[in-house]
Amino acid sequence: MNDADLLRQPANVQAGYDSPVAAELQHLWKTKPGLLGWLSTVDHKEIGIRYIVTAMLFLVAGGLEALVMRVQLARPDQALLSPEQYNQLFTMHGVTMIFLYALPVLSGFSNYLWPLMLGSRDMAFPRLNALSYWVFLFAGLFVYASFPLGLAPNAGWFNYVPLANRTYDPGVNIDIYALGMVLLGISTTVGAANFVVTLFRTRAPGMSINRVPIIVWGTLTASVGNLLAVPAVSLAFFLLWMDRQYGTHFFDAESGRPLLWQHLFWMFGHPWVYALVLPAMGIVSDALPTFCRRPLVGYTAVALATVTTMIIGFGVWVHHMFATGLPPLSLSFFGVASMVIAVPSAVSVFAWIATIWTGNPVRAVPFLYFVAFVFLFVVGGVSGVMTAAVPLDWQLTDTYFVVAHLHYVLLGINVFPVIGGIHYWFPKVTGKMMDERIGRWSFWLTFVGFNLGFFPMHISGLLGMPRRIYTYPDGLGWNTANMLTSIGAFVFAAGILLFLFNLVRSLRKGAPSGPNPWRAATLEWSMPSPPPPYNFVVIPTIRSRHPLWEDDLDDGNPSSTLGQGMLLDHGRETVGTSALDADPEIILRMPGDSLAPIMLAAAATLLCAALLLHSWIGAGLGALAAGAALLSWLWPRAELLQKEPS
Ligand code: HEM
Ligand SMILES: [Cu+2]
Repeated sequence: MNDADLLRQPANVQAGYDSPVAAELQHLWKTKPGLLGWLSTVDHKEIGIRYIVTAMLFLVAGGLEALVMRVQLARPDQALLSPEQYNQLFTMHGVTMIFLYALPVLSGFSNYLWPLMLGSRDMAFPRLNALSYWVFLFAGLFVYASFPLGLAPNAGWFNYVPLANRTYDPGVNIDIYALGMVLLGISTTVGAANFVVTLFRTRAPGMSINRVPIIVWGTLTASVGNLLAVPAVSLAFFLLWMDRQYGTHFFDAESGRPLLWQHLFWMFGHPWVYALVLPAMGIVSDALPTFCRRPLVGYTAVALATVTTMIIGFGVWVHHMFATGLPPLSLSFFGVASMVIAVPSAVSVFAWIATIWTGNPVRAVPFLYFVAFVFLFVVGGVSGVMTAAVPLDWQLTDTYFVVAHLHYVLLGINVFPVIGGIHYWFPKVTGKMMDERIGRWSFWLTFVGFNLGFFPMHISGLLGMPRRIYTYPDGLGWNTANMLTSIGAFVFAAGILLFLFNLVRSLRKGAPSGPNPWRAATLEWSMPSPPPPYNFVVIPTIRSRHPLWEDDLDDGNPSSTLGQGMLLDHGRETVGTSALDADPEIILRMPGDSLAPIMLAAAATLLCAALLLHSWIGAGLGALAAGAALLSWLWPRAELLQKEPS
């Protein structure tokens, strides 16, 4: 690093979290108190927590919808719900879980953790980060506003045409879904771009690409996948909206191509399901070693498996369309590709098992969740490979077997790691420990309830029970399986409830945790809990994958330096490093808090609402407001100029 690149040579100093430097940084980085501060903050930790809390609230909403469905289906011939109500419930349940819980919760983890793990002071684009949260929140509220009006989306989360065409679904339900998805696409896209640039630009010096934690690989892969996949679905929903509102003929059955919808949807949909699991697998890969008291077995293999899964994941979408009458040759291709994709997953499974096997496991609550995850992953993987076989899929498609499979995968690979991860990082976020005893109880309730509830769905599926039916007659042999499923669902829900209770209780009464209660190896555990607004008092230099274990693992030759490093205190600054080796290149000026992101998000939502209601005045106002917000966002500010005034 030379002066020309950096514009100034920062001092290399030693400083602790109670030094005068720290006090000065605190002043520079702290979000202002009060409502204005709350609305304008761009602190990645605050945004990460908001993402997680909002996503968990959507999980609860989606869970309540599911429980109502399970009451209806517990016994044959029930009349709690009308067919239309059931349609709206299962659609909103799917939409909520997939779009408003599963990805956003992982974005929350990555937002909170990345800069702390990578040795940076914030994400590369802090205001974009705030924008992506607000748009997510508003898009979720936009779709949910339809619920109390009885106008919720009702054609399933994958919203097949021609059913979703205006001819067969004339209400406003599908338009709400379509516009909400276009809106949500903005959030996903800017969030993904932010992760990619953050990874390649803002790591601590020396944190070369082969030293980043696996969750970083997972979220990077998911983000690149999203950048390539989301345009397909945004386009599809926009075209559908045009069909419905202006009589274009992209998807109608008379002169359009209904199958085109399925292609566009699943070209997006399948990579998306990997985006819902790869970062969660990263959570396990990073946290499990802490409890096994050894580094992850096969870091490189797991990182490569992560990337490979996504690459193959772009070539399997037709496995959702085996029954649509496509030519046999393409079915064979996609069938084989869908089986091949199990290989990288198996590599990771073996890596986790080997880590547990050769380690010295500490059976704390997060560890239980991670072991359960490995088990459920294998069950869901096996039913996945079964449905990848075309002839078998012809029997199983649209039955409860698929519902069983998708829940094993989504709950097993997303919900279990997420809950384990919350137990694991809770002390970092709050400075308090969660209660172990309540944690164990809630773990066993969720694990037993989940299997009791969802395993019998395989059986009802094999017995021919179709998915998406609001009731069924007696005498088909489905009664026992359905009763078990409903009981299991409630046991599972009780476990989640207990977990949430533990969360709230520990927030108030938890024992103080200190900086590193699990004796973990990664950088986020090197600062006080909760971390200060500026994250690192001086920018550390990293020389291994386990900076906090070097004393134990590297023959007592620690080479990363944590308490000493670059002093960056001329305003909000962090260091920009090279893409692969993380050599320091430039001092990045970081923006302060701003209201522009929430204003832009609100304006975009107003625009969508106006389009829904055909209010051209409203749409014009929304567009104007968006323009004004962008102008204030992009207005040149002296403190953000990359050149230091001479
Ligand atoms: C208490 C936990 C849960 C229960 C009891 C439950 C139950 C159900 C039920 C009854 C259906 C409708 C089946 C049908 O009629 O075809 C369903 C569909 C679905 N669930 Fe869940 N679920 C739960 C959690 C989750 C989670 C956590 C996710 C994702 C992360 C999820 C994703 C889905 C999806 C994508 C569908 C398909 C919706 C559609 O067909 O359009 N579920 N679930
Ligand atoms: Cu798929």
